[in-house]
Amino acid sequence: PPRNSGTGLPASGQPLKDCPIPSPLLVGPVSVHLSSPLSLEDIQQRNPLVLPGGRYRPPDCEPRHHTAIVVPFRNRISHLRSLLYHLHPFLQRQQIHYSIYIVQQWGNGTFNRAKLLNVGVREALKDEDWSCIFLHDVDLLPENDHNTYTCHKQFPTHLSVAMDKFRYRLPYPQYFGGVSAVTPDQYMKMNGFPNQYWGWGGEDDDIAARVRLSGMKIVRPPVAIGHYKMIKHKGDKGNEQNPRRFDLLKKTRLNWHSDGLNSLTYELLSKELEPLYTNLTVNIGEDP
Ligand code: UDH
Repeated sequence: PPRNSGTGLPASGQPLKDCPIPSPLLVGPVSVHLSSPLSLEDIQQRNPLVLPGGRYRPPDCEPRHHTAIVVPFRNRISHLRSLLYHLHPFLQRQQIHYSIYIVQQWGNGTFNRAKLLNVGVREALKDEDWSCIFLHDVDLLPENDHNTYTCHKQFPTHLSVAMDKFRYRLPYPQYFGGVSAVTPDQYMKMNGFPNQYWGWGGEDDDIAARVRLSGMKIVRPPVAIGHYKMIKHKGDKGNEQNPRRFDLLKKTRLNWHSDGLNSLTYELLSKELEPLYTNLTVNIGEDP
């Protein structure tokens, strides 16, 4: 029975069957064209079942997975359009219940990716009991829909194992940047992510170290599945390389208990349910 669009419940009152494994809608490798991303209105028209806030539930089966996609963001609107254009249909083919959160750093201060991710996780969990949270750079487009946006029960997952930028292989064994995923439990266990990495670099390695220090390990899809295209770009103003990253990384072992989810402070300036995503604008303070 199809869902009643108003209540989200099946129109007939009969419970929906669980979504099949694997989803019959998967197509495998997809070609990702970057030339001209459509306008947000066009993307909206192509995704008529996406609800305000960028939310979606498969209409004709009960989803097995509930995934929040959290994207750290500032000043990358054309990348955002490409991401939304590719990700909405990709996730719908996976028959996942999902929502996309764009966490936008307010002001011109130095960018802080990991702190924005902390904010995104905390805010997303206020909306729903998500079973999985994806930490997703705005410029990475998955090229194979067998790369499912779901979580491993025990361990954090690193998804972007084969990016075109790194000639479709891991740049180094502990690499955890780009696209990764945690369950809320895994996130709590590692005390979230560091808040102290202002500027480019290091925070992803700190997160990888936290996984290890909290007694977990990183799991990954096969290289043939974890293919991503990265939208080419120059370094951003306000996100210059962080010269302190190596010193900070030496102290992860000492700091991870006290810096993270349990020390996170920020001011949520606005939350808008845009047609294709939830926009969170946040004041995360400045590099002290
Ligand atoms: N991000 C923004 N705005 C910024 C900076 C970063 O939205 O101003 C977000 C975005 O989601 C991005 C992520 O943070 O995908 C990671 O930042 P990044 O793309 O700069 O990092 P990456 O390592 O970039 O992917 C490497 C290329 C930088 C070029 C450096 C040339 N010297």
